[in-house]
Parts: sequence; C-alpha cells; structure tokens
Amino acid sequence: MARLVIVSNRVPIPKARSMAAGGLAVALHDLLVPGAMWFGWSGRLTSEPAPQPAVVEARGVTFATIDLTAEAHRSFYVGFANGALWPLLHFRLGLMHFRREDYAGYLAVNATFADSLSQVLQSDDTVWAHDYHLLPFGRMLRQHGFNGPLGFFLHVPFVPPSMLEAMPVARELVADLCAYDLIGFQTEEHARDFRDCANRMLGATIDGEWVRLNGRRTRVFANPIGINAPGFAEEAERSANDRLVQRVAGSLAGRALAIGVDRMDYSKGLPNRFEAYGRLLERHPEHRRHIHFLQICPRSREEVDEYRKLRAELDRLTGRINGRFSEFDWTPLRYSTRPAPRATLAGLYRIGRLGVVTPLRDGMNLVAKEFVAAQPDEDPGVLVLSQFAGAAYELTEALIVNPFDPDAIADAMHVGLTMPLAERRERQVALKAKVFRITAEVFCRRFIDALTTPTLMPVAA
Ligand code: ADQ
Repeated sequence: MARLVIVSNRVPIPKARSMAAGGLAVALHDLLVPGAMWFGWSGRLTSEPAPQPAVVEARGVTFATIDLTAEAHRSFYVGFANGALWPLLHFRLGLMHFRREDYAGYLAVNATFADSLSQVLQSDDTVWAHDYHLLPFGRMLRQHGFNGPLGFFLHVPFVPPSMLEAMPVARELVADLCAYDLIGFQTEEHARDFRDCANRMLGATIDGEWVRLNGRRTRVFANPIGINAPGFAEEAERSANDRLVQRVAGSLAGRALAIGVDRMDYSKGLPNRFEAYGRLLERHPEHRRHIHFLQICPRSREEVDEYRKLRAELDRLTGRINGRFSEFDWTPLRYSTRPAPRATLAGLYRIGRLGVVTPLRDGMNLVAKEFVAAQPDEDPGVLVLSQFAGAAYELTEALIVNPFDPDAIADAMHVGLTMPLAERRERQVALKAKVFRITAEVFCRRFIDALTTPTLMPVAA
C-alpha cells in the first residue's frame, strides 16, 4: 500500500501519548498508521530556516517539519491566512484585511512547503493537504513533478461566488485548488458553492461532483468530519473520577450546568451567547440560582487585532452579567480562558445539562459532537446548536437556533432546561446514532478511498 503523507500548517509532534489535542490532530489520529508521514511547520521561528525538513519518528510515524522566519509567519499566518481568508470564509467581509504583501508571503510559504516536502516525497506517495493555509500548495507540488494522488480537505466553511469575489485574488485561489484531484468540504452546500465559484469565476465545466478546468478534472465532494465517538464516550464515563470534574460537580450543589467550549474566536458567537444567557435570566427569573453557565474558551491568535478586541468584550460582558445577577452565594457565569485536558472536558460535558454551541459560522464544530458522545443515556443533557454550524446538517434533533438572535438562544436554553426526560432521551438516541455513524475514522477512510480508488480517480478530460 502507498505511503500516506498528511500536510497541514502545524504538525503536533507527539511527546508521549498526548497527541489528541486540537480538532485536526484528533481527527487525523486514526490515519497515523505506522509508515505514514505528517509534514508541516514545526511551530518554531528562526532567522535562517534549514531548507531540508527535520525528521523524527514516533510510534512508526514520520514527522517532517520545517521552521519559518518571523516575517514569513507574519505575512502567511497572521496576515493572509487569519487576517484575510479566515474572516472571508466565515462570511465576515468587514473583518477581511487584504494586503498584497501578505498574499505574496502566503504564496512564498506555500512554495517553501512544496519545495521542502518534495525533497522527502516518494513518487508513489498519496498526499492529503489540510485547510485554508494550503490552498496553492497542491499546484506548487505538481510543479515539482509530483503526479500521485493529491487531495485537499477544507475544515472551515466555503462561501458563494458573490462573496468570494470580494477577495482580490479569488480567481487564482479557485484555480489553485483545481490542481488537487479531490477536494473535500464539510457540507454539500460548501461543495456546491465551490463548484459555482469555479464555474462562474473561471468558466470551469461542472458535471455532477466533477469540476473540469484546463484539461483536468477534480472531484469536489462533501465529507463531514467526525470524532472518535466510542473513545470519547468511554473517556467521559471514566472522567467521573477526574478530580476537577468532581470539584465542579460538587460546586454545582444540585444546580444545572450549561457548558460552552470554544477557541476564543469571533466566529464562535460568544458575545451573542453571553447576551442570550443574560436574557434567559432576565426573562425567566425561575432559572436564577438554579443554573451555572461554564464557558471555557482558550485564547487563540492573539497576534490578530480582532482576537484581542474579542477578549476585552467578553471580559466586559462577563462582568456585566455577573454584576447584574450575582448573589452572595451564586455566580451565574464562570468563564475560563485556560485549555483543559481532554479527559476533563469529556467529564464536564457529561455533567452538562445544556451544551450551548452557537457559532455564527463553523465548518463543522466538533464540540457539538463531543457533547453528544459524552452524555449518559439514562439522563442526557440537551444540545443547543447554531443553524450555521456544519454539525446542524446532521444533528437535526438538537435545538437548532439562529445565533444572531440572542432571544432565540435564550428560548432554546429555557426549552432545554425544562425538557421532560422522555424527550431528552428520544433526542439523544437519534443524535448519538449519528455521531457514532460518522466518526473520525469513517471520515478519513472515505476521503482516502475516494482519493485512491481507481474508478474514482480523476482521468484526463
Ligand atoms: P475549530 O475552530 O478549532 O476547528 P472545533 O471543531 O470546535 O473548532 O474543534 C475544537 C477542538 O478543540 C475540539 O475538539 C475541542 O474539544 C477542543 N477544545 C476546545 N476548547 C478546548 C479547551 N479549553 N481545552 C482543550 N481542548 C479544547 C476547525 C473548524 C471547525 C471544524 C474543525 C475540524 O473551525 O469548524 O469542526 O476544524 O474540522
């Protein structure tokens, strides 16, 4: 069997058995069979990066990484990827800061990735690149003469042509993506939007899932990502003994726990969620003193201005809600910016009566699936889920809300808190079946099968 090479911006080199950290690392864990390679940035900044990747082996997997200069990282990661592409792909044109020099830096780092990987690539490898940091990478790898199967998965949403057109280099980016053999999106809607962009902006021919451009074909399909549901459910059950989970459970003193877990990001809809919680307490005073809201949101991307502003806003909103509703022996909102070990998170979800997942846009949102997997069958909590998370396409038995409407979120929280046990169980059975059906493993296998099965492989047009 051909070697699988995974390419992503960051490579989490495992130190011990703790590789299951972020969303991507967790999802790709199943793919890292002995013999596979994971290539990308080491996370280190140096003034003179070595042209050759540094290679380490762990548990039979090869981790090949390169360093970047501070300037390359600034323009590539802070400037173009997170200052322009991230807001654009999350429908936030007003936050998109496009600068030509950032785009030049983005192209240069992608070229470095392609150059560096081609030094350790074998001609019969299968290459799978991930996410918006690497849109032009496939075209550049092809220029190095690589002709093997080359796939790409976009973890974030994609936008319709009318919005993508605001990006000055949109045509180049769409054409670059067409150098891949297979492109996966989280939902059919995003896959369709991409095909529309290729058709309208480049004149590509669309034939079902296939996009034909300049004599080659690319398959563009929906392949929703999942979690290791059985593993997460077991972890949640075991975590009843976790010291921190026990301390939190004890501190509730019989009150209901509502929980939110998100990277601190403006796409996650945190200010609206906080406002919604304030409305719930205002309009339904019967919940006062009977609920604690725990929001865990580790800080991220603080090099980008908008993320620093968001933090200040959340600090202010937390103060306002707690200032207004707190009593001497009850604090309604607990807000922590610390990352938590996965076992602890799993245990906290399990004791959650409400899981509140209200992003303004999200490719999938794994927290929604983790919350479902962690619930006890006999007395499950209720998931409140944004209609604009990819997860809402599958998890239709959640309480689906428009995250732009704080009153609607407050209403759903009230419905969730007062839902009879029989209905909670019924919804949980349906949700759990879905989360256990499309797991991380199913997601990975489906992508690799589509990329490597000869009948599905692209042929010359
Ligand atoms: P993210 O935007 O990072 O992922 P998400 O899908 O929710 O969002 O994944 C976050 C992961 O980090 C989850 O596994 C969660 O448990 C974990 N996490 C969050 N807070 C944590 C904390 N305090 N401590 C420890 N772990 C924490 C991007 C896209 C998503 C898409 C994923 C995967 O934006 O839409 O679902 O990739 O494709």
